[in-house]
Amino acid sequence: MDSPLNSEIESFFDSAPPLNDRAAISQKLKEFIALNSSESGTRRVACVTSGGTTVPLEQRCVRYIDNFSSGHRGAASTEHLIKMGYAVIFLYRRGTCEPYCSSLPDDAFLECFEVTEESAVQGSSRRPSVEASLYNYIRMLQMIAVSSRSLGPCSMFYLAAAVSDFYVPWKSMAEHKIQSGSGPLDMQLLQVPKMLSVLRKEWAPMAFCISFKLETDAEILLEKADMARKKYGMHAVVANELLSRKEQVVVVTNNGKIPVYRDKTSSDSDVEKPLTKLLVDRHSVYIKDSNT
Ligand code: 9Z3
Repeated sequence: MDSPLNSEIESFFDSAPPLNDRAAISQKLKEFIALNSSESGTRRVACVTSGGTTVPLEQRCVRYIDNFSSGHRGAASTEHLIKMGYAVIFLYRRGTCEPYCSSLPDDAFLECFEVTEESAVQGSSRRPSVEASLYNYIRMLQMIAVSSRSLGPCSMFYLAAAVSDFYVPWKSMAEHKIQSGSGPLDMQLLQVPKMLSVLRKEWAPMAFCISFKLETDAEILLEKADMARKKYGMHAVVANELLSRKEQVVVVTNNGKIPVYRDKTSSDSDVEKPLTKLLVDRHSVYIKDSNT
């Protein structure tokens, strides 16, 4: 029988369309996890989420609500984690920053191409914007978490994506484009179920989990981050304020709040370098403690 947590997620998905290519994604995940696990030792695998999610307002989506994220944090962090020996599953929103692309021109032209399995370059098949939807994000995260369970404490979740807090349930969503001309739009959004709790308690209970807390009001930031850490059982919450997020963050853990700064003496440094270093050190301690 489903636990209350899972059934909350099930009702969130109630009648929403399934993920495209589910079987193919699941197979690729299986292969990736197998490649990084062996009798002699499991490699550390991080799932980095990046970019903002959208919530559609119409089933045949013309309009949606978006959460801001350029994807820089996720892309840069992925590069640093790979340098530190991690295998990374990068769950990102198409069109936002990708690892190793920061020196390429910020040009939509590059979006017109994609790399095939055989490493050939081909024209991209354009996908509808609903691809970045919260529904797909949560479904993919669940698949990744469940597939990486076998990695135990060697698995890390680094949840930098900006995730919508509110959504319109699929069942009560208008099918066609909402019509204008009859006055103000009156629409009720429900709160998204607490997916972080489910991740920690059910999908990947042994994984090391880091979430991010974004605020625009610095006064409430640290308190909200600590509340999230306790409420969802995160091993660390990275607190950041929108305007200063590229210069400094604060890592909130059960034994203190650690500020992390970008190295201002070097123009090409980023805050993600010291941030990932600190989190990788914490992850090492976590793995050691789990094995004793
Ligand atoms: C973050 O706070 C990220 O650090 C940013 C990175 C999105 C600010 P950029 O992509 O920016 O480099 O432009 N991500 C998490 C935001 C979020 O939605 N957090 C939820 C919350 O604050 C909890 S999961 O409630």
